[in-house]
Amino acid sequence: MQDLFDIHDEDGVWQEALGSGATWIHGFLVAHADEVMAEIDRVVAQAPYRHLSTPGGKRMSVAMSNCGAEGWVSDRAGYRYQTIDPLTATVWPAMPARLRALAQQAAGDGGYPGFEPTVCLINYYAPGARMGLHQDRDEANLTAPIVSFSLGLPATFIWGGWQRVGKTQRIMLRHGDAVVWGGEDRLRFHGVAPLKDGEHAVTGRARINLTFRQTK
Ligand code: MD6
Ligand code: FE
Repeated sequence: MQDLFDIHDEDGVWQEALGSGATWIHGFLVAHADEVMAEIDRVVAQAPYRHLSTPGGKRMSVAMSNCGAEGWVSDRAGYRYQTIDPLTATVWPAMPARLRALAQQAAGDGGYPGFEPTVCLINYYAPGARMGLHQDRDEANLTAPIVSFSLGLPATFIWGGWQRVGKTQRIMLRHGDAVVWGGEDRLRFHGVAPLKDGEHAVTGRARINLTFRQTK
């Protein structure tokens, strides 16, 4: 999928356009993976991973946590952001400054300077976990991009269009990849195919995905 618009650095980090508003930054996090994992471990020690229920009552296969001023939650009452973690009944752990800085750097590299993430949603995929096709539209501010970081086992990411039905593209997100998407791509449908089993030096038998969002 490389084309004339790919931008290559000297350090094995390179960019690929996924759409007019979306940039895939291959290898962005590779050099920072251990410190990012350590920050995630500190967050989930305070706000453990949990399997949320969909509004329809189904248990999600992906386990989730959050850090930042708000967190994304789902239950019988619907999908929303809230300042209190329903599991611990306290505020979410603060967003680590280093994670925030890396997300801002990725956003800037992807063409969105001035990104001010308020939430980092942490998705934990064990083998077999998947995420159905969805749009991210629970954020009050849909003009800001979302920055996604992937760690650990590779996953097939399904990149669709603006309707639930229709043509989709499958891309393999690997350890250390970042995707920055905003603009006209912000409301694309997307999902993750069931995670293939494997073992990764940084995450073990898992994939971890962080998505930084500006909810306000
Ligand atoms: C995942 N990501 O990669 C799920 N949403 O595990 C998302 O659902 C997502 O990567 C909005 C923007 C970027 C994403
Ligand atoms: Fe999403």
